[in-house]
Amino acid sequence: TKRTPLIAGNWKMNLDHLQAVALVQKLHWALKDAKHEDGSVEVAVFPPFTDLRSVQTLLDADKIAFTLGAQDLSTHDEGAYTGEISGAFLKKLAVSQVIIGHSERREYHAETDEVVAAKVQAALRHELVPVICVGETSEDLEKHGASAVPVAQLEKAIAGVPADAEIVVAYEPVWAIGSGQAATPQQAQEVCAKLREVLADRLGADTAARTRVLYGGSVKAANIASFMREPDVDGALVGGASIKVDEFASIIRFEK
Ligand code: G2H
Repeated sequence: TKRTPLIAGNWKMNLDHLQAVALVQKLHWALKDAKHEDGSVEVAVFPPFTDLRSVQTLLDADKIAFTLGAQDLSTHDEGAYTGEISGAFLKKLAVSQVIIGHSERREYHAETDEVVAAKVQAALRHELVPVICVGETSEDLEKHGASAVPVAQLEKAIAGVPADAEIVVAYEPVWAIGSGQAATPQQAQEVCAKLREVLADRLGADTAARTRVLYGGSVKAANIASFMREPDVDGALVGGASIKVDEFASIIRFEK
């Protein structure tokens, strides 16, 4: 099965709405004639909630072929949940993907595997593609090896997900996030392959074959190709490098 590579930019809590719009505009210019134009690579941007509308307006007005994503969503659909953002709101803003269970949410906002699973269900209720993040800390790595924790996290996150659902999985070793120390392509491949086995086991071989599994953690222009050469790495979730126009454009233009 051919899987369209996905290069996803997680802006985290950066850029105000003017900077957000400027970044998308400049990226669009920098990518004229790039391969996302012919659909051979999917580019997604994940701005903060407050920038979603301005970015969506620009994508629409200039017919820019980026996918719009959000960085989180509520487990609830509506109601007395002060400060929360529901999948329904995101859907109305033409958002199509949503990051769930990023390690920064797990660590700083006490998101458990149960919360992550509930958010995956919330995303699917609103026809949003969940980008499910899993990954081990350096402590986990020492104690259990690389794949045990991400495998367990994924199993819990996809419990109750129907086999025909579209999901994306992002393997992000916590020790590689924002540290400048990326995993090696071999490490990424090994865990991504294990995660695909989980998908096959729980959701069936067809789903496993069509679902994109991304690597994330200090991805940059200089290392993207080495990850993309691995058979089970279908793209990247990029943080720091995604808010630099030239760097992110070079990542999107990777050549294997
Ligand atoms: C991991 C990644 C993006 P960075 O968090 O999700 O960030 O590329 O800055 O390591």
